[in-house]
Order: sequence, then C-alpha cells, then structure tokens
Amino acid sequence: MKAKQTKVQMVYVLIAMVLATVSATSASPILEDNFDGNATGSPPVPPWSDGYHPWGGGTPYTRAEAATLGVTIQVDDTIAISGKSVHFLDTSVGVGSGITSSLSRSFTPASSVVIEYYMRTDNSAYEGAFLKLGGDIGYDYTVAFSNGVFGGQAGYIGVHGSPAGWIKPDLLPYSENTWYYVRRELNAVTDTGLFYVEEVGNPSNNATYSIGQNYSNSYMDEISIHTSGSQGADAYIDELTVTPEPATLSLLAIGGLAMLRRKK
Ligand SMILES: [Ca+2]
Ligand SMILES: [Ca+2]
Ligand SMILES: [Ca+2]
Repeated sequence: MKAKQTKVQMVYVLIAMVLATVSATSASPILEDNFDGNATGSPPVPPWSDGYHPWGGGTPYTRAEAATLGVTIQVDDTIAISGKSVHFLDTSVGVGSGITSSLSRSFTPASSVVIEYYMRTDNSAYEGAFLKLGGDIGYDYTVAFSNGVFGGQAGYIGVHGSPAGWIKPDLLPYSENTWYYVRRELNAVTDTGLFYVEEVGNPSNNATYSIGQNYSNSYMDEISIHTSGSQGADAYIDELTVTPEPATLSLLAIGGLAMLRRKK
C-alpha cells in the first residue's frame, strides 16, 4: 500500500516537472514590435490600424482631417528606447470638441498574457495615452499618465478602466521627457494579474498593483492605444511585446503539486 502511494506521488512529481518545463520553454512572444521598420512621419503599417473620431462618436475623421485638427499618430526617429517609436500627439481638448485617436491591432488569442512596453509623455498638461488589452468580451484595465483633470492624480501614472474610471489614480509619480517600463500580467481564466511600472534609469521609482480584469474575458487578442477625447496627449510608445503564459498547463502543474501535498 505504502509502495503504491509512493509510486502515485512520483507520477505526480513527474507530471508537475514536465508541465513546469513546458511552461518555462514555450513563452515566445505572439507580438513583438520595436516600430523601427516603419517610415518616419507615418503611422505604423498594417496590421496596425489608426483611427480618429469625434469625442462621443460620430463620423470618423480621415487621417488628413485629424492632422489639420492637431491630432497625429506618427512614427518618430528622434525620441525612442531604440531606433524609432510611435508618437501620439493630440492637441484636441474639450468635451464636445475633442477628438479620440487610436492605434489598434489583433494578435493570436491567449488565455494568459504578459504585455510589456515603454511609454513617456513630453507634456504633462495632457492626459494619455492609454494602452488597452482587448478580449472576447471587452477591454481590460490600462495605465496612463494623468494631469488630474480627467479624475486621476496630477503627475501620476494611474490604472484606468472604462466605465470604472481611475481605480488606482496614484500608482507612480512621473516626470516629463522620461521613459517608463510597463508590465501587465493578466490571466483571463483565473481573472488575476498585476501591473508593474518602473522609471527607466531610476529603478527604485517603481510600483506594483495587483488587479484582475475589467471585463470577464476568457482570452485576450487585441491591443489598442488611444488618446482621450476631452483631453490631449503627447506620448511615446516603444518596444511592445505580448507573451502568452500557458495558463492551463501552469494550473495543471499547480494542481498536481496540490494533490501531491494532500497525499502526504
Ligand atoms: Ca524602437
Ligand atoms: Ca475571465
Ligand atoms: Ca483629444
């Protein structure tokens, strides 16, 4: 009886080891973009898609119309983590008169993802830009710079969700003209995850915030970076990576270890 139990335990240990190995070796990015391969002065090429529409909806503006109204999404080669970055400039402000701009694309659906990117703002009078993860139901929480007008804390990077609003308005204080590394972990099966933000070149200025999903997605498959309609933005994004985490396998491994512990 005892020998049989030991055998069962060994099987669980082996399963857990195999699954842990699979988890460790299968994490190659499903999306990786440093934006360096794009023409300077234009939006990133497809599958990225740029859009511009009036605050609160209505007929979309063309790229050229938006530009004449002070709203552009353009690859920039002067300010970047490396090579080139994407510059969101949105000088349209005011409820009813502002414009929302967005840059979106889809990626291979994954039930658990880690998204990493770098962002900065060169004008803290503005709000934005917001980087959202989308899934089968809706958008997840995002992080953005806040000038305080829109409800976040002025001079802070905060966690924002719609319609939830600023749910963590004071995640980390920020400075203009400074890059910040952002890491968002999200498991859409267990609805858990965290935000991590760190100032580039000053790692002691960092913050972690644990939070699940804004919507009950079962998987994530889209990224959208947008500026606020009523507020402006002067922000840069670079070195964007989405890496899937094998959630189901990890859970199986944890389950196997839990069963092993119960057997003891
Ligand atoms: Ca780059
Ligand atoms: Ca879920
Ligand atoms: Ca705007």
